[in-house]
Amino acid sequence: MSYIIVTFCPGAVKKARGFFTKCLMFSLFAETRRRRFFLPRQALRGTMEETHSYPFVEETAMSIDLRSDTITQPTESMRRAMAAAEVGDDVFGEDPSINRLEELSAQKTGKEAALFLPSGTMSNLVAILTHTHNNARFGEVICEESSHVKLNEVGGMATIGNLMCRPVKGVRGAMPEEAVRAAVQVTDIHHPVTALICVENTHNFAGGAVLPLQNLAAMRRVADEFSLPLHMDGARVYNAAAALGVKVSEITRYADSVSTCLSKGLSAPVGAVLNGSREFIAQARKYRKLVGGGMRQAGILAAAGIVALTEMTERLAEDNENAKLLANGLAGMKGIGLDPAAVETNIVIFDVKATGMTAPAFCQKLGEAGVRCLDVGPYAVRFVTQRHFDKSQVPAVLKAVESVL
Ligand code: TLP
Repeated sequence: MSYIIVTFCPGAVKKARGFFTKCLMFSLFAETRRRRFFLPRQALRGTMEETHSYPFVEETAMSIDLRSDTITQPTESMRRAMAAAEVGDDVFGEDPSINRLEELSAQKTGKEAALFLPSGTMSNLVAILTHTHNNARFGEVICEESSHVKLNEVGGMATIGNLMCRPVKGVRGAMPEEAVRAAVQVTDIHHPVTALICVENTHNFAGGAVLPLQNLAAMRRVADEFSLPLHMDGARVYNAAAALGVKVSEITRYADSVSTCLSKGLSAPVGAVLNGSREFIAQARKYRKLVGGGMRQAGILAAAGIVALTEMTERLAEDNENAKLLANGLAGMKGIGLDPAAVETNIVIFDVKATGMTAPAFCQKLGEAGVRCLDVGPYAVRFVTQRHFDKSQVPAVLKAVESVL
């Protein structure tokens, strides 16, 4: 309105012009503020609500955050390493800190080489693109029905990779050997050709389940039988290693490539590492560039990643134990559906249907009682333990849950 008035008052008295100019400036200022502060937040809520309710809960006196291990802050040791990091241009392969991180990760996962990427999502996408680049025009990726690559990576394999996802129902995240074998397509002219098998370990939406080593061996068998590559989304594979009490390479040896996250329980601020053969990683470097993941002096981030891999993997056992303590307490509560024996790592997923609440309503109420968590299904609620959650806080969480039932 003020724009119109000002435009149409060319001959008005000086005073009035001054007044209208002020109106215009105020309205532009208000408009800018509205765009900058209000619109993005509404838009953000809109997109988030499609997957989780992410309740916007006011801070209370007690605030325990069990939404995800992605909330972990970098440690003091990471901050020091970041400040002192030697850096270079990584697109030229000249960042010494990134090179050190990649060597370290490759060595830990028992692979020849590795590649640093900004996120687990990009790491999985780059792995999928690299494995399937010869037949991406009509290729299919076998993955577990509720896997992260299928549900939570914005369909990147389809939109960017021209690939179809072929879901197979797992038992606690582990796809049965026969079902995977039956899902492989090779000859029929009607069918997309299977290009890759993808497993997730630990399996997030199966409640942090650890894939049994026998199951990984079975996946390897099927992959070899049909000459297919096998990729592991090992975002939390160090939690799996802690739960099994084995070196991580004992788990990753079954897969051709493995993506590991540094910014979850391991507490680095950013980053994932993709591990595989020298040839695979050389090709993956090209795909990382394609999707815009070629970074420059990112050794500042890799320095935190080195600390993550050298100082933070051992302590994940503590997160796994704390999740168990939560699960034991929750399992006895009226209306909560949960088998505590199934909780192996740092994720606890439980059913709240019998409480009469939906998962979003439960999360909202619990948030108001001081505990933040996520709904991961209409009646499924997820707690994730991490470094900032201490076992002394378990009773407070259980008390808060009881108070909302
Ligand atoms: N998972 C996040 C959310 O996306 C659900 C979480 O809070 O658990 N693989 C697995 C198994 C994951 O759980 C995640 C993140 C990723 C890949 C993606 O990692 P980022 O967030 O680094 O892209």
